[in-house]
This record gives sequence, C-alpha cells and structure tokens, in this order.
Amino acid sequence: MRAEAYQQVDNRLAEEPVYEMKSGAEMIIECLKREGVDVIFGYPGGAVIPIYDALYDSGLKHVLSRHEQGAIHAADGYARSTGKVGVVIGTSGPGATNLVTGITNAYMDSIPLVVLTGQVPTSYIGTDAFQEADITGITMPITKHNYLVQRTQDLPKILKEAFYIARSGRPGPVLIDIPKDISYDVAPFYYPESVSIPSYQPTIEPNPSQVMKVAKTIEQAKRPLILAGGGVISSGAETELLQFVEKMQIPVTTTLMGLGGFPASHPLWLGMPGMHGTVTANRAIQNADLLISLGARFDDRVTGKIERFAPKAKIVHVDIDPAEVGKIIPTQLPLVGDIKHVLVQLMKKTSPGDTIEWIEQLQQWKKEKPLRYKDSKDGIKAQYVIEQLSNYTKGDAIISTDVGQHQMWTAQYYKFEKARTLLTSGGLGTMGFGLPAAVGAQVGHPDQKVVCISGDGSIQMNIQELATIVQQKLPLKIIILNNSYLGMVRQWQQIFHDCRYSCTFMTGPDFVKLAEAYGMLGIRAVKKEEVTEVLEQGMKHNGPVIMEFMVEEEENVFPFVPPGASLDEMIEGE
Ligand SMILES: Cc1ncc(C[n+]2csc(CCOP(=O)(O)OP(=O)(O)O)c2C)c(N)n1
Repeated sequence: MRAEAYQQVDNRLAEEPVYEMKSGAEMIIECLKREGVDVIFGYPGGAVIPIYDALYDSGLKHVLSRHEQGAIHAADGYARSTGKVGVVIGTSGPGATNLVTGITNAYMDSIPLVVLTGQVPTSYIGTDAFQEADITGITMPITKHNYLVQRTQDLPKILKEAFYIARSGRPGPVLIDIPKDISYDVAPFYYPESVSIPSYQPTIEPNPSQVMKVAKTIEQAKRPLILAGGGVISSGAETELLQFVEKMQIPVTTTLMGLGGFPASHPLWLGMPGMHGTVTANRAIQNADLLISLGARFDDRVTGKIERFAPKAKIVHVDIDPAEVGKIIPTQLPLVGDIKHVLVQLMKKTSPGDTIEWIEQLQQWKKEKPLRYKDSKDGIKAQYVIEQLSNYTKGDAIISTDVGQHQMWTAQYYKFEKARTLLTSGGLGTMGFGLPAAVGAQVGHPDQKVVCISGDGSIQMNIQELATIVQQKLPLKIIILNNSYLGMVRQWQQIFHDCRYSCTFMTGPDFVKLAEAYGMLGIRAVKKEEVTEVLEQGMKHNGPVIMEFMVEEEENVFPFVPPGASLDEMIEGE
C-alpha cells in the first residue's frame, strides 16, 4: 500500500480507541460478508489455514474444487453469469501459481475477481521458503491491481479497495497476497465505508461535445454498423442497446464476447464477425461508412488484416478504458465512458438517419449467405447437436464452452437471446475453462439450466471437477462433442499443413463409464437419429449428466478467414 494509505488507516485507528480486535483471517471473512459475498471458490493449504479456520463457522458458502484452476474458472463463471465479483482463495506457492491461467483468462475478458492467496510468513519472504512464490510479481501484468499485505490492520481497507477496483471501470481481477502471520495477528478492525483512490477515477459520463459530434455523424451515415463487444454486457447496457438500435435502425454485429448482448432473433442482428463470423457481418464491416464500436477491442480474431479492416468506415470507438481507444484501429471519434451512459446520452441527442437501403442490402446478404453446413444422413454433425440444443432451450439456459471447433460452432449455431448466457474464454482461449465455469454459473443460478459444451480434448483439461459437481449436487448438463481430435488444431493442419495431423489425434476415457464412476448419469449418441433422444433425456434429468455425441471427425468450421487475411478473403465452406 502507498505510504499515505497506511497513514489514513493509522489516523483512523488513532481517532477511536474502541475498534473491535480481530485476527487478520477474521477480518477477511467479515469484509467478504460486508461486500455481500455469498460464495467463495477455493482450495486450502498451509498458508491459508487461518483463513479456512475463520471460514469454518462463518456461514459463508465455500465450493471446494479439485484443482485451483477449477476454483478460479468457477469464480469467473460465477462472475460472468451473475454480474457480481467472483472470489477465489488458494494457498501459497503451487496453489497461487495454479491460479495464474485463470487470472490471465479473467484479465483478458475483463471479468471482476478478487483473488486471495496465502503467502509464507512475512519474515520468510525472499528466502525461498517452502511453498513460496512471488505471486504479486508473477501476476503484476495480469491483474488490474495486486497487493502484498504487510500489516493486519490494513486488511479491511485493502479488501474494500480490491472489490471496488475489480468491479468498477473496466472490470478485472485483483489479487491480495496475505502472509500467514498477517492472518493470525490480531489488530483493531476498522472497515471503511467508501473508497477514494485519487489516481483511479474511471470516466462514466461521456464528454457532451463528443457525444454531439458522434450524434451528428450517426445522423449523416448511410451505412452505419454497430460492433458490440463484451463491454455491452459488463456495462449492463443490453436494454439501452436494443432501444438505440430500434430507434436508429442501425444493424448490429456482436463479437464472441458480446453474444447475448443483443438478441439473436432480432432482424437487425447480423451474427458474429471475424474469423468464423457470418458472411453478412463481415461484408457489413467491409462496406459500412460508419462503424460504432461499443465495448469491443478489435481483437485480431475480429479484424483480420488490420490495414484492410472496415476500409470505407469512419470509426466511433466507445469504451470505458481510454487505453483501448485507438490501440489497434485509428479512431476518428473516440468516446470514453460507460456504454450504458453513452447510449442514454446518444439516444437523447441523435435523430434516426436514412438506413433503409443499407438494411435491405444486409437482409439480402443474410438470405443469400446464411450459416450452413452439409448435414449427414446417419453420422452426427456437431453443428446439428448445437442447433438441436438451441431449439430445445430457446435461449433459456446458461451455456459455457471450452475452446476449439465446438466453441465456434456454439457461437454460430446457438441462438443467444440474453446477456450473461454465454460463458466462454474469448481473449485467452483457455481449454479447460468450460466445465469449472459452468460449476460457478450453476452455483450462482441453482434453478437455471446450465450446459457446458466441450470437446473431448478440452474436457480432459479439468475433468477432475466432475467430483466437485457431484459433491455440490449441481444438476449440470455436460455435452461432449467427441471427434477424437484436437479438432481446431487438426483443421488448421488440414488446411495449412497438408493434412499432416501431427499429435492431434486423441483418445480419451469411456466418458459414459467415467460419468458413472464419478456418480453421475452418462449417455451417448452415435447416430444422428439418437441425438434428440439423448438431448431430451439428458436435459430432463434432474441431476448432473454427461451427454457424449460421437461427431464426425474431420468436420471443419466455416466460414473461415485465414489468419492474417482480410475479412474480404473469407473461405465460405465446402
Ligand atoms: C490450454 C490450451 N492449450 C492449447 C490450446 C490450443 N488449442 C486450441 S483449440 C485446441 C483443440 C481443442 O480440442 P477439443 O477440445 O477436442 O475441441 P474441438 O476443437 O475438437 O471441438 C487446442 C489444442 C488452447 N487453446 N488452450
């Protein structure tokens, strides 16, 4: 902590000599309760034993994972699906380093987490003590902020700040490293009611004159397009986006992170853009005269070749994080602020322009170039399974995915109608995310259908979390699209490396027996005609279930913009 922050705590404690004395561990639990935390995900160990002791009779729910990576992805899935801050706890050394992928994953996708790690006692730090790892050093570039706690009395202020930093502005993970002696030591407990960090003041309201400029530009545009990213969802702006779009008659494409931020059934939705986007969304980008980016960061999977991205468009870039604006794509009209607030302001100042011809053109493309795959008569296409699931749930479920072909097919063929119903690792592309993320979502939404769609490769990355699901009695639905390959890598080997399938053929366990071994239902479809029956049986089952679908092995995801190519150079499919 900064010197003046220490001083603030000391001044407060000196003012009132009647503060209750608490151990550091008790302070942590008390602060979590005051922050409204109802569940924490974690895994115990030596350095966090005092915290687990304080947890024992605290009334706070704790979900014990089978690996710290499982715990942090679960906290992340909880945060993505509920909009609250996810909390995770791990011990020092390997416990902390096992959290690193999950922290990076949350950082890349702007997910609010508070990560508590145990550390060796203060006097041992720097001695290569047993289970010592410099986790604040390691996570410096992958956290929004991190702390190494040096005095027990500072814990409440640090926790209060950590939650504020995690959830405000552009959300992200904040790590607090707590040496064991700090958790044991007793000090007066002073809990600050508010946070003031002069150097961190996120801009919420956009600059009014910039809003006016953007409004005028929108009114004059003939071919405007909204590119909506994950920021729409983290801002909670989906209603305002819908109102804005309907009033202005501007079509929308949503990035992978933005799926669900605008209803897929809406006629002005064009699908996802980018590498595996729809022909219409990509053509719209390449032909738009105005591109309004709302909380998207122009990821290379969206832009393709940057020099040829949206060549005819003026760019309006709206983001709460000024560092994003102009980072990748030169922006004529930057607008820094919270998207919800920006849309409210824009709605007041903008009149609808003339977009009728443009919309007609896009509708024509949509008709001519829908997403398509060659279905098979007997064999199972992964796309078919996802379509069937989408028809079954009608958007009324929370879907988590892993990473690979199944993830892209889910993005393409599942119709996401509501925000926070797709949990997927967008920025980092972390295989092994899907299953624990679904755990977190189901914990946060005990009465909702939560479905994890995974591949036979990804599911094996955190398969141990099946035990967590059974212990917690979570009625999770797990779909494994088994193609016997690391499919997405195999697809690239097929297209770019002349079918040299180097190390991508993969065997796995018998997933049906594995489900049974863990104590859940396991069912399998091997023929197309079995798909709906297995889906219905699995989805109606009132406990956890693995539904395995033996899908065609060498199916590819199309459309496909090859890496480094421009969005004009789409391979549309076989
Ligand atoms: C942790 C991690 N390791 C490696 C990769 C690289 N990778 C991306 S997709 C993929 C294949 C995924 O296979 P599977 O889960 O079976 O899904 P499929 O593509 O077959 O649908 C791999 C290995 C990754 N994204 N994450």
